[in-house]
Amino acid sequence: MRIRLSTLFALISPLAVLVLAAYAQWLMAGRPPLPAYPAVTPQMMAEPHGFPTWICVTHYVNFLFLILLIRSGLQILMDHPRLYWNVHCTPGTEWVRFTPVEVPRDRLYTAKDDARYLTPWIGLPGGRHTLGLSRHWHFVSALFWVLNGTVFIALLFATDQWRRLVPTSWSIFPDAWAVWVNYITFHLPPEPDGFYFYNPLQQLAYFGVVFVLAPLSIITGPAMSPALVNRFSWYRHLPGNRQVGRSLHFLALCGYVLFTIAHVTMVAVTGFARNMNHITIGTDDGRMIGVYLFIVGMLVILGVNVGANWVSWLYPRAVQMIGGTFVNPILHLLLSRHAPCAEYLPEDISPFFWPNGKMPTSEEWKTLAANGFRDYRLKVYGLVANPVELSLEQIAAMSKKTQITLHHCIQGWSGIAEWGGLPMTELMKLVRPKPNARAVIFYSFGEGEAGGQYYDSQTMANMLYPQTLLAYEMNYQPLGDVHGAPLRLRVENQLGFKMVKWISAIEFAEDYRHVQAGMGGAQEDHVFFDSLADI
Ligand SMILES: Nc1nc2c(c(=O)[nH]1)N[C@H]1C(S)=C(S)[C@@H](COP(=O)(O)O)O[C@H]1N2
Ligand SMILES: [Mo]
Repeated sequence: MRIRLSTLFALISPLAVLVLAAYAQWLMAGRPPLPAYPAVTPQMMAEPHGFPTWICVTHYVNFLFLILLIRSGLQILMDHPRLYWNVHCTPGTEWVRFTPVEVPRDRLYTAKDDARYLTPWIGLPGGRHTLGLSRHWHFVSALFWVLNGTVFIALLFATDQWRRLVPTSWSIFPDAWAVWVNYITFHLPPEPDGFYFYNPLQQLAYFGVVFVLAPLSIITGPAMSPALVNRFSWYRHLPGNRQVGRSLHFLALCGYVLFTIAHVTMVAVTGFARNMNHITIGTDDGRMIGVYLFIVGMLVILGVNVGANWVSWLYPRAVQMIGGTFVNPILHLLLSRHAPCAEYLPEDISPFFWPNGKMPTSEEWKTLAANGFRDYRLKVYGLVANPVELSLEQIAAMSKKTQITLHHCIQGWSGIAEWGGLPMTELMKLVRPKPNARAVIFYSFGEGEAGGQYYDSQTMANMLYPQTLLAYEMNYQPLGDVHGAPLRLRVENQLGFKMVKWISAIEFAEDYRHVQAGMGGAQEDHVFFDSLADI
């Protein structure tokens, strides 16, 4: 791992300032007096403070999904183990990288070559190139985590439990500071009984996790979605956009980890058994039952995680199918229906654009390439009234559209380029798809990651967007061999893997199930990617 010193400094210095200031105050002025906690009265005990069952349950469910989110999230991160503040992802501009590899500039080195995997002890599933499976775990967990959080917040405000978390006076800051100075100089102050209320620092920390950190994760997740980002033109004015979102999403993860360590430590040192009874069975006493339940709860989470890895190894197709069943309806509802329209300016074009995929090795493509693709014919067939075979010249003679757009790779990197080519709508005017044609399948001269022909399919809806192109031009030059010559697809509301390069043929069909494993694309078939590539 290598982190840019300036960023490390920027991340650590706020904390360092807080620690130093606390010590300065302690050494020069002594420890500040602690806020007075109201005494617990019998009347208070009678009120429904404490920890109702719904808090105990949502707290546990939250932790369960948080662990799954962190483990799958780290594995997703490792598929492009670099984080940037700029949208171009030029090697060398990352603020942190989790790989020893410097990107070589003297030979073809693809984003896929750069992917790493984590040990299955940390990554879910880890162990090999498992981005597709990590994403299923991440999205399904995110769904349930948000659902659980929503129930929690709703009940928080439906009852008076919100008073526990939401500070209602500015004095929370000086009071929390006083507690902090005591803690950090290792003077454990007397604690209020957390069954009734928290100390100010504790309240502030919990408030921050629930109302700042969690929303930050929730809004920075979709910041990585091509369907959303390329729908809104204003998005390009945000500094760094996709990569800032990705970096903050990761920093939020670090926030959960740090919070959890501090939280569990404090729970342990301020009366473990009593605290455990609070949060497991909702009683305020010193019996051991809470501790036992804690152990059982942790074993269950361990079991779920071992099971998740195991299922992912043995039944990856089932994980893919079940993941899709949960997540696809939500993607359809929230993301799939937006027409991409965002365009960038010539000065936004990325100086470097990560290449991806395996270059074609077939003699057929090599011969065509050697001859400048003069003998190339794009075959368009299937459920069309007018099947055609088109030369590049003929394609270029039809109408041409150019656009400057942001590319989103499923691995995490992004890049802006100019693309020029034939709008799919124009091609469809020529070939006239039949009414029962619902899938459009693009076949490549290249191979997939796991061997076999690379292909992917698209919905008719995606084909009708004005930005959907058969591109033969990139950055005002004829499309280069690495980037997909002679033709590659641009579908700007989708992730990169749906944009087939080195296209040999296009088939219109009722569906995609007759091709290879029938999941809709080489990546969907063999590395279990989601067929809805909206995020
Ligand atoms: N034939 C083929 N097309 C492909 C791929 C591939 O492996 N083979 N990779 C896809 C992926 S994952 C991405 S991100 C883009 C990358 O396009 P680029 O190399 O121009 O950056 O191509 C897509 N098209
Ligand atoms: Mo990709």
